[in-house]
Amino acid sequence: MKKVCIVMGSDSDLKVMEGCMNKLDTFGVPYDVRIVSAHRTPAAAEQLSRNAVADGYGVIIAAAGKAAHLGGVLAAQTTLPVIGVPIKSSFMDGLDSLLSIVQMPSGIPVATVGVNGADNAAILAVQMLALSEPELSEKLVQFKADMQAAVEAKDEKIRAQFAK
Ligand code: RP5
Repeated sequence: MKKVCIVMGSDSDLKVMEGCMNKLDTFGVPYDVRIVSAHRTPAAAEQLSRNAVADGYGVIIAAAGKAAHLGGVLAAQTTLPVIGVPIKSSFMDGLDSLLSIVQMPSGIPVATVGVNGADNAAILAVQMLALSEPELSEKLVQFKADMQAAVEAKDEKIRAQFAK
């Protein structure tokens, strides 16, 4: 199975991104974790991106905050899909990160999840890998069924709680 490359702009993004690793673990999807910055270590970002296919990755997840250019820089130099995770920043609650990641120029898409959407980034990555991994498709079907059952149980409970 191809691996996911999880890249963070800083170790300060780790607390949020642990949710991504945990979710990938539940699907048994292999991944590597890197700290690479579009601004502080641009040469490393270029190297990672250019070698990503040869290094066995199927998807890149790029998490960054503030002027969050990491996903776009990585996407510019690979044909792999890049999923961007805007990290909530200290001054603008992550709106700066979100717009920096999502507003890519035509030709270089970054599939952007919500602010601090580490969990959804992992699920989207699994869905991409599942296109060529039937075993992952089965796990996704079960994942959705479990989610549905959990919501139905909550519905039943709340209906009983407020029944007149
Ligand atoms: C971004 O700047 C990082 O992704 C992080 O979210 C933000 C702040 O980084 P630190 O100053 O905490 O290292 O590049």
